[in-house]
Amino acid sequence: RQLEFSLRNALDRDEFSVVYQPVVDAITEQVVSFEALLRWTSTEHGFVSPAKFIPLAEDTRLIVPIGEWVLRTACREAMNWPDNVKIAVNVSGEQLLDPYFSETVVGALSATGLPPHRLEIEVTESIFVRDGTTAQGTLENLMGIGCGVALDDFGTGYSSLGYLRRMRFSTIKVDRSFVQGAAKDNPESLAIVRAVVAMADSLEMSTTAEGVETEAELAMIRKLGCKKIQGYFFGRPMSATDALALFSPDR
Ligand code: G
Ligand code: G
Ligand code: MN
Ligand code: NA
Repeated sequence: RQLEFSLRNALDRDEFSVVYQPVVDAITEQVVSFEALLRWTSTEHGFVSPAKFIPLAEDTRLIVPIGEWVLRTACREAMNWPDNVKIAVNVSGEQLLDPYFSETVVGALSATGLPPHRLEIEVTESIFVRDGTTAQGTLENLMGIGCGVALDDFGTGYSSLGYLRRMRFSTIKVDRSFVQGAAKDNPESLAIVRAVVAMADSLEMSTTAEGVETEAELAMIRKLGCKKIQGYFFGRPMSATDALALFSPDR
């Protein structure tokens, strides 16, 4: 298909960019990390939504080289930030199951000089469905060198609590559908967010509330005890230049 042809050339043509969305501490509101989010402006198709091209990149396995480029770009950018600020990078199952994935991560860290503890890999529950043993092995390997692993979109996938027993994630990211539901006093959403936070606390995992857009959502999420907050209320995904400017003293 036409889009696939364009995607095959996108890396060579330098059509990708990475934007960064801040994640703040729920209490201090200080930026603790950024999530790297890939963007594609195609010569032929203009701006293409990630919801459209990421699945295509996964199906064609183009996500493997593209993902390596994202890792390197994001780690390089993070070197410009204060050294207590982390970078979170989304990783698809196709990348994680690639036999060279650990080496790719180690390569990105050593090429940029980023300390492993400043990198957090974000995976979704779905990666444990296909080949849970391999996925777990690779993630444990990366945790062994000091990287964090966050469980993204928690609650929306093929939730199984089994892998929470086996693996120590650094962070559980509560999907924005629950966050926004809780702020609307939806009793089911409230109960679920409460339970996820309690579970993460006792497993010594941190929690990030995704998709916090309003003051009311912020207040509710604070009350529920989520540790970190991500969402348009504190910042949209922004260019590397704008992300860096958040740390300039004259702000
Ligand atoms: O940025 P946002 O809508 O627009 O992201 C849409 C989806 O694309 C999200 O689920 C996000 O996790 C995924 N995504 C964004 N950037 C990357 C990336 O660099 N790699 C992978 N594998 N997924 C990404
Ligand atoms: O699946 P993942 O969590 O990686 O996707 C992150 C996506 O969520 C990005 O596309 C990002 O733009 C989007 N996002 C981040 N904050 C908000 C928010 O406050 N509201 C909405 N609607 N989307 C958000
Ligand atoms: Mn994510
Ligand atoms: Na998410």
